[in-house]
Amino acid sequence: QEYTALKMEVVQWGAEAAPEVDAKTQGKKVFFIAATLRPETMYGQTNCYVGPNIEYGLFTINDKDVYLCTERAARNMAFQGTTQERGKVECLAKIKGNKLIGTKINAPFAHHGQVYILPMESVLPGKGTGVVTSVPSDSPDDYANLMELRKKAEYYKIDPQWAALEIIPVINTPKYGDVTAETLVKQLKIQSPKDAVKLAEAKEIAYKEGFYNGKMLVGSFKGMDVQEAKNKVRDEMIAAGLAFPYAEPEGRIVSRSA
Ligand code: ZZB
Repeated sequence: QEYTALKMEVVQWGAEAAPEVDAKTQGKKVFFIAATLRPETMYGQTNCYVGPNIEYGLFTINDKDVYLCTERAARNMAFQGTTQERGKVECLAKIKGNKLIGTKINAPFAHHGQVYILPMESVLPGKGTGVVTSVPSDSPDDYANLMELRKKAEYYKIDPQWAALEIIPVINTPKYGDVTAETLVKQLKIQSPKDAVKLAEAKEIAYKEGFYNGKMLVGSFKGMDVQEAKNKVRDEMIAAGLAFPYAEPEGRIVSRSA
């Protein structure tokens, strides 16, 4: 599985993360690394999810940069030319996902230039980087979780403002309009992020519709078919130093339900 790894630079640590990581990363740039299969949707990021119970690490990449992801992902990256020294992984600090919530980060290419880290229970520790950037216009999981967080901000111990950024239309599909994920969640009557079976169905439909019939509504490739724009957006991000390729080794892939 070939992902695009998006570099989301920390702008301000949340109150619980700051005392644990600020001193250890002085003078360095720290990036949350989100693994995505949909680089063409990055214009519509509204937040970024971590698993509240997942353990993350801050890994030295070179003299200047530190990447935040799961240790497993950092090890993979070390063998994919991401780190200065092949195969070497140096961990500066470990931190649990729930302590990262409320951290403000840059969202490359997004209409909302800066977004917040929020919790999502369904983030899988053994897939991608364990960091999932959220595009509620086109990802049913992201949409359902964002609505849940907005409804129960107090229960999830988040500042409602962190989940308040407006949903941005990115891709039009003939069947589902300008916000495919929102339309699907409503049509399939998905009530919560726990409706796993229906969410898997919605995701499959959203992938297919977006890829085969979607047209870009925004960005450098506005008006272009998604099929064609997808790799162009990806190349643009990589050329700008805002992303890099990240591959998942065979045998460790948690496949999506077909
Ligand atoms: C942004 C995005 C926008 C995504 C979209 C999807 C969609 P898959 O499809 O199961 O192979 N993801 C990445 N890592 C994890 C993880 N550890 N746990 C849970 N979800 C994760 O997985 C690839 C997609 O699942 C990734 O692409 C990421 O969300 C999420 F509009 O990034 B995506 C219809 C889907 N649309």
